[in-house]
Amino acid sequence: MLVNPQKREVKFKIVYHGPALAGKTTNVVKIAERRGKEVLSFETREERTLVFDLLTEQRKVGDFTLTFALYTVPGQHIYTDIRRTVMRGADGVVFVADSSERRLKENEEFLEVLAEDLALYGKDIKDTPLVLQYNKRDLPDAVPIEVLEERLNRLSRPSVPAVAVKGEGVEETLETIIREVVRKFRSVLR
Ligand SMILES: Nc1nc2c(ncn2[C@@H]2O[C@H](COP(=O)(O)OP(=O)(O)OP(=O)(O)O)[C@@H](O)[C@H]2O)c(=O)[nH]1
Ligand SMILES: [Mg+2]
Repeated sequence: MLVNPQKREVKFKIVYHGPALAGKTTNVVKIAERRGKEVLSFETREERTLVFDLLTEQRKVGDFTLTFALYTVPGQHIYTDIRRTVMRGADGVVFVADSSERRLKENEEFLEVLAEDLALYGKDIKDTPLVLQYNKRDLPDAVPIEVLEERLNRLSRPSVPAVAVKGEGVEETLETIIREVVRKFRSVLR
């Protein structure tokens, strides 16, 4: 979080985390498309995220301007160092899970990775604004939401089902994490 009292501006960082190919970049691309914006991306040749994707979103609260920089981490394990660098200073996290039955275990393991990435910067996942997105609801082997809630949402955080590739659930996910981040910010001010 960066506060500029003169400009009445607060900047937050929201990171889309989660296993490889879960749809993190797709989320940010859909958000950008709806706003007629471009995502700043660094990709590998196979269009996998190498460094991060970046897009900013603004909200007015009273006479304050809140800016949210949206980042995605690369989900592939070979990019652990980059993923950790992107996680530095994260004010909120969207955990994008892949609903496919075959990816269930990977989702679970990656939640551990997220907790470790936060711990690296002295943050406890329990105190971090977090929203889970159950993406790829269109897949024939999509696990029922109740199972995902039980297996992945032990912390009882807000969760949003999505078909990111069709833009479904993408805006709701963004609004939810913004709400959670702003709520935490307000509680710190008090
Ligand atoms: N069926 C289906 N495919 C999706 C959905 N969302 C994303 N995809 C596809 O999943 C693949 C991976 O999406 P990305 O957004 O690149 O995934 P990522 O999480 O950024 O992956 P990394 O950058 O490698 O960590 C792409 O082929 C997407 O089109 C969805 O809701 N349903
Ligand atoms: Mg990506």
